[in-house]
Amino acid sequence: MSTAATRKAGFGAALWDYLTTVDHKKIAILYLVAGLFFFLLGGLEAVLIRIQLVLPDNEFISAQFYNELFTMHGTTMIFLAAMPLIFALMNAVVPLQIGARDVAFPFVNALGFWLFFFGGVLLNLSWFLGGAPDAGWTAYAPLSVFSEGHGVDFYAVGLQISGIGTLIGGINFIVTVINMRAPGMTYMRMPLFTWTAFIASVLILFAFPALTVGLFLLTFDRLFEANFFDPSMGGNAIIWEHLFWIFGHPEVYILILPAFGVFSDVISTFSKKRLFGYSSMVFATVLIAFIGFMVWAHHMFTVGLGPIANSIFAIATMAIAVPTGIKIFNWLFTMWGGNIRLTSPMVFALAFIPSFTIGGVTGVMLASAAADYQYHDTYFVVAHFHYVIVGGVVLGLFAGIIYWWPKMFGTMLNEKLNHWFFWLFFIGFHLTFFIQHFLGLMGMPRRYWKFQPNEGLDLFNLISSLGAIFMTVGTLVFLYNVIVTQAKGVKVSGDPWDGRTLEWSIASPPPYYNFKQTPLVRGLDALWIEKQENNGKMQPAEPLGDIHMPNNTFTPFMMSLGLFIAGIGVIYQVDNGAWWILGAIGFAITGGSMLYRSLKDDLGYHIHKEELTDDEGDGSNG
Ligand code: HEM
Ligand SMILES: [Cu+2]
Repeated sequence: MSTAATRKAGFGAALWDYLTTVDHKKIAILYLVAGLFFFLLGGLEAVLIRIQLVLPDNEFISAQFYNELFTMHGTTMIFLAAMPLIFALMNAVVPLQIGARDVAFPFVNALGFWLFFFGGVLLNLSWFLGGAPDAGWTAYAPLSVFSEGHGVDFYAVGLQISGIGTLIGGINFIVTVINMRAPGMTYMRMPLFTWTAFIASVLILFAFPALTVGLFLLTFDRLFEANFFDPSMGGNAIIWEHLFWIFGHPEVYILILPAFGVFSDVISTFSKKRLFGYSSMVFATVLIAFIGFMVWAHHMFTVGLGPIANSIFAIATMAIAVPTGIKIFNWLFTMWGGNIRLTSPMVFALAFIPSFTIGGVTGVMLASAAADYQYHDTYFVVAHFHYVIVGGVVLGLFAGIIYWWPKMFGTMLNEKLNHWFFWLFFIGFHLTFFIQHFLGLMGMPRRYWKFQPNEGLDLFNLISSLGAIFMTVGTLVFLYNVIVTQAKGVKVSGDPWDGRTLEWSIASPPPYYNFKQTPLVRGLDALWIEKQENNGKMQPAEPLGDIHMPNNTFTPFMMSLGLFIAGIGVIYQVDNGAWWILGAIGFAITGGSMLYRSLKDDLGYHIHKEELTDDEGDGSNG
C-alpha cells in the first residue's frame, strides 16, 4: 500500500477522508469545527436570553421557552462547545509537543469524537421533537424526573453518549503522554500545555464516571419506572446533586487547566523567556486538580448538609486560591523583564489575568458558606462563573486557537482582525457580566424569566444585554477572519511565532506522520535549545526508517451512529413499545460494528523510508 493513494482531491473524497480519519490533526479540525458550531448555537441561545431580559416585564419569549433556552445554553456551552474545543487543541498540539507520531489509540480517538458529536446532535434534536430539556444544565432531581415531555430524556441520553466519548478521549491522552514521549522528553521537560492536558485527562477519568452513573439513574427513573430520586417512593433527590457535582466541580478544572496551559506557553513564547517557576507550575497544576476533587459540596451549602460539612467544604474551596495564586505570580514573573510582543494570543493572555482574578475573588466570596445563603441562585453566581468560564476558559481557547491556527491550517489569521475581535469581545464580556454582580447583590434571582419594573433592575439589565451584542459582533469578526484567511490561503512557515516547543520544529500543517525522524529532546523548550545551539534543527533520535501508520476506518462513525439511533428508540419506547424496534436496530449497528472491528485484522501500512525524501518534517521549519 502506498501513501500516494491517500492524497485524493474533490469534495466527496475530502468529506470521506474526514469521516474515516484516525489522524489526530484531522480529528482536531473536526473537534474545532463542531465546537465552534456549538459555540455559535450556545451564543445564539444566550443572546435570546439577554433580549428577553433587556426590558422589564418583557414578552419576547414564553416562560417555557426561556427555561429551555438557559438549560440548553449552559449544557451546550459546557459539553458541546468548551469541551470539544479543549479536545481540538489537545489533539492538535499534544502529540506534536511530545514528539509523537499520533496518539496512543488512533481508532479510539476517532470514536471519541463521533460519540461526542452524535450525542450533541441527539441533544439538539429535542428542539425539533417537542421541546428541549428545561430543568437547567444541572438537571436537579426531582424537577428533572418530573419534567414533562421528552426534553430531559434527550438530556440524559444525549449527554450519556457524548460523555462516553469524552471519557475514552481522556483515557487516550493519559496513555499517550505516558507512553509516546520522544527520547529525552522527561515529565519535567514537557511543555505546560501538555502537562495541563494530561492532568485534565486524569480528571476526566475520575469525574466522568460519576456523571455516567447519575445519568443512568436519571434515565432509569424517567424511562423505566425506577425511583432513585423520588422521595415519595423512598428515593433521595440529594444523591443526584452529589453525583452531579462530583462530576461538575472537577469539570470546571477540566476546562480551566488546559486554558492555563495555553497561557503558560503563550506568555513564555511572547516574552521570549522560559516559563518562570516551571516546576512550581507543574506542582500547582497537580495540586489544583487534587483539591478540585474534594470541594464539590460548595455547590450544596444551602441543601442542609449542616455546619460541619459546610465548613470543611468552605475551607477546602478557599485553599484552591493558593496554587492558583502561585500560577498568577509565575505568569507575571515570566513577563517581568521579558521581551514582550503584543501579538493577539498574548493580548488574550494579558486580559485573562485580571478577568480571571476577579472570578477567583468572587469564588472565594461564594466559598464562604454563610454568605452563600445570600448569594445563592442570584445573578452574583451567574457573574462569578462567567468570569471564570469566559474570562478564563473562553479567552484561553481563543488564545490557543489563534496561536496554533498556523500549525493546524498552515495559514495565519489576520492580526488586525484578531485585535478587533479581542477588543469587542473583551469589552462586551465585562459589560455583560460585571454589572451582574450588582444585580445579584440587589436580589435578582437566577433563571427568572422576567423582572418587574420599579425594582431598580432595568438599567443594569439593559447594559448587560448591550454587552452581549458586543460579544456577538466580536465573534462575527472572528468568523469573518477565518473565512477570509482560508479563502486567501497564504501559506506560512513552520514557525511563524518564533516558538520554543517541538510543534514548531516541523512544517505547518505537519506531514501526516508528524516527524520524519523522532526528535531527540535535550531539555525544557526543546526547540529553543536547538535554536541557541544548533541553528534551530532538532537532532534525530533514530535513523531514518519506515513509519508505521494506521488505516482510515468508517467503523467509529458507525458505532456512534448506532448509539444515536438506539437513543431515539429508547427515549420514545415510553410512548409506544414499537419504538424498541428502532432501539434494537441501533444497538445492532453498534454491536455489529464492534464485532467487525474485533474480527477483522487491520494492521495498517508502512511509509517506506525511500518515500520520505522530501524535506518535510526534518526540523527545517517548513
Ligand atoms: C458568550 C456570551 C454569553 C452570554 C451573553 C451568556 C449569558 C447567559 C445568561 C443570560 C444565562 C442565564 C442566567 C440565568 O438566568 O440563570 C447564562 C447561564 C449559563 N451560562 Fe452563559 N453566557 C455566555 C457564555 C457562556 C459560556 C462561554 C459558557 C460556558 C462555557 C456559559 C455557561 C453558562 C452556564 C453553565 C449557565 C447556567 C445555565 C443554568 O442556569 O442552567 N455561558 N448565560
Ligand atoms: Cu465548584
